[in-house]
Amino acid sequence: MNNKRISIIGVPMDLGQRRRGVDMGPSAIRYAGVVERLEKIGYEVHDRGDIEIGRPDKFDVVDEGNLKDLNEVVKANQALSDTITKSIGDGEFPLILGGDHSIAIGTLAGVANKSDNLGVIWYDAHGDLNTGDTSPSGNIHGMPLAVSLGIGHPSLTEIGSYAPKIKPENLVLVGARSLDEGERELIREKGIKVFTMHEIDRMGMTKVMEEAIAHVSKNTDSVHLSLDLDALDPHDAPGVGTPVIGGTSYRETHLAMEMLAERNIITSAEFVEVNPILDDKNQTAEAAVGLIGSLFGEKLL
Ligand code: 6HN
Ligand code: MN
Ligand code: MN
Ligand code: MN
Repeated sequence: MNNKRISIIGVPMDLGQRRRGVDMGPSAIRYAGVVERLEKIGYEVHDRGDIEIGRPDKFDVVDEGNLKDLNEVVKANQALSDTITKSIGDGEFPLILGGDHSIAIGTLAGVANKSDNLGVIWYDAHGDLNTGDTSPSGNIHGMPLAVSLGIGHPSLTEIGSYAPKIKPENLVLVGARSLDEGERELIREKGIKVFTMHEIDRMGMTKVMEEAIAHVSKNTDSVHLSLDLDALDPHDAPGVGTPVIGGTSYRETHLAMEMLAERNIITSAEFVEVNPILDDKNQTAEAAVGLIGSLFGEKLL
């Protein structure tokens, strides 16, 4: 990575889905040694602490338009967006630790604000392309990518006061194996590039990442990596709220991170959905830290 200064931003968000414990994700990743690991590779790390997450009270339950806990999700993402914009303004590489994936709304709002044409790699078992109309759950963590494309409830799409944050042609999905009907339609309609598990099986991770990197770096000036730990097989990452069998191995994901490091294209990153309550001895947080090490160019020899 050219930028030797990293700022860590924790987002203890659990309101984008219904399983408690994912709010402890940032702590679990810090506990697994993320700061020490990055310092050892030679980075200067500025831990900006955690974004404050509001608590919905029972007299204030707004499920407007099939969007659970909309108000608190909007507020936290606005604060996250502002913090990221500031961090990039200070010359730092923002590394965001989740928290459920609804935080990508604020991440992309903050990052895209500082870019003219942002590329995004969405490494996830899911598409996260739902809206309140298509979502089977009403959980906002299944919607951040649609929101960033400018599709969804205005209070979400207008975070940062502009929309859309990204263009469909600058986006690539890797690892998908669980898509809802509305998400499939959106992928077809927008012509979004997707490497499902089928392509990973068929082509191998090396070829998939070569093509994914070529796709997102074509016309872009910066590239964000959004890595949902549930992209990994539950055997390698058990501590996630929405596990799906048949995922990428830790090794394959590790290789993907090394290829991103070699090509030096990533300018911001987030690691989300680590839930220590569902985990096995912090295995998933440790996997996240291993992957972060590879992304930032850690070498054995
Ligand atoms: N994630 N497609 C399902 C939904 O409820 O919309 C699951 C979403 C999972 C989201 O893992 O970030
Ligand atoms: Mn409230
Ligand atoms: Mn996700
Ligand atoms: Mn997912």
